[in-house]
Amino acid sequence: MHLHKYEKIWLTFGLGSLALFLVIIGFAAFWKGTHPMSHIETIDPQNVEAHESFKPENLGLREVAEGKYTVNIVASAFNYDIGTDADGKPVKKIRVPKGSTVLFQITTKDVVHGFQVAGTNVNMMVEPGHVSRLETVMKNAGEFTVVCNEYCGIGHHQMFATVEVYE
Ligand SMILES: [Cu+2]
Repeated sequence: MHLHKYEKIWLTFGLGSLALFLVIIGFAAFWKGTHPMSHIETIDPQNVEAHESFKPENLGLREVAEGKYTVNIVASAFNYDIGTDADGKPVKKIRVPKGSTVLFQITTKDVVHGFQVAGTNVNMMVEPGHVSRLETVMKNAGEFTVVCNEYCGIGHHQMFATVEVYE
């Protein structure tokens, strides 16, 4: 079989870029720890309170072991429900010490939302009927803004919260 010069160039380019992208995916997954969110667990979006993690009293930050935390969140248009504080006011800020391991568990009651903690590797799509989970180590101190990065309607820009990592 005879291959034209330009055909050879394009074949090399095509196969080369395929190999390059596979290396990038492998680097992101195994070195940087980027993974898709859990799609294993399903939930009834009409009745998220039936799930142990998403009962109103179980929402928000909880220390489950020394330096290990769980945050349960219910997203809905246009709010992240992270529970209430001692005064009954909605929690908008989560505070964890630097170096702690935090498991984010989040679901939605209505449409698709995003859950991105800007400046960290936490970036999940939150789909109705599914529980999205991601565990990460908070390596850097600072204030990180949580944003919804899936357009969810007219009040989309009002969906935010804060994660503060203190020294
Ligand atoms: Cu949104």
